[in-house]
Amino acid sequence: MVEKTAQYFPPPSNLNEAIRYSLLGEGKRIRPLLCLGFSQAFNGNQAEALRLAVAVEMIHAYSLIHDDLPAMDNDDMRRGVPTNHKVFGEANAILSGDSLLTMAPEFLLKELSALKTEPQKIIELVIKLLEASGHQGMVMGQALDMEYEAKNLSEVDKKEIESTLSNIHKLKTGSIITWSCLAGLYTHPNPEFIAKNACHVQSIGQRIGLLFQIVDDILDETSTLQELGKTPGKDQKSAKLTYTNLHGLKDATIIAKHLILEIKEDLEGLQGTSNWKIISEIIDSLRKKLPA
Ligand code: GRG
Repeated sequence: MVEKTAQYFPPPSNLNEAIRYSLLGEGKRIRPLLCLGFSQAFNGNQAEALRLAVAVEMIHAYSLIHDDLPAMDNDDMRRGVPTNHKVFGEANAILSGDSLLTMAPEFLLKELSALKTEPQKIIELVIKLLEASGHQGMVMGQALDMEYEAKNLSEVDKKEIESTLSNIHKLKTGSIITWSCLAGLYTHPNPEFIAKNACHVQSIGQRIGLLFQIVDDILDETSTLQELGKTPGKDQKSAKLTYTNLHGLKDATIIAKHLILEIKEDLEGLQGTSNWKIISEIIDSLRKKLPA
């Protein structure tokens, strides 16, 4: 699949090199793995799952490139190497993010049509991906995050802070993670089965997204640059709206451990599934990152 993806961005060109640098770099591939894991659990179509996995990684890679830009988080390091704009310059970084964002639906429409996936299914998947990425999803989450970063939080009511934090995370991190889980379900051949299970999978996806975000907040406080691959402690220094800043490290860890139990119960409640190997490994890898 990597070769298939790479052929969409052939060398030589600075832009394509910048795209390949971030898309094919050393990420954890959590979103593609969620997609493949849910597909595996539902015994779905693996060829479709692979294409969906690639598309969501394109969206993710774009979001990281743009998030690291000076106008946003202004980061020099990502995944243990210099950020895209540090290597290729700001213009190429902006354009490579733009390319990945537009390439994801293009890739899905072309590849799923070639697989003869049912047109209604393709439309629903692409609409949901665009909703999760755009102003109803990740982009809005990022905008709210930046808006709140500029505020003096001591002047804001605690209840408002809590509900804003949960909304930001649901949109910024959760929407794409939720789509990844749902996309795995969509590889099942029966539309009625998909419709019957969509709500349940969506709520599990939201919980996994929240868990992922809380672990990310905790790691920002507990990890070194080497372990994290990016500058640690930035959230704490900027008094950013995070789970650890709001609840403290100990309570954030308790919330994360409780979420893991809830997710496991939720997974057991899903009918018609068999093999949860990939998903269990993802949850375990997140649990291992938590303080004892
Ligand atoms: C620029 C529209 C726009 C959105 C950016 C993804 C994002 C939104 C910001 C990244 C900043 C951040 C630290 C978010 C919290 C969790 C997160 C998405 C971490 C990075 O994802 P990983 O850990 O990355 O899956 P790898 O490197 O493994 O692919």
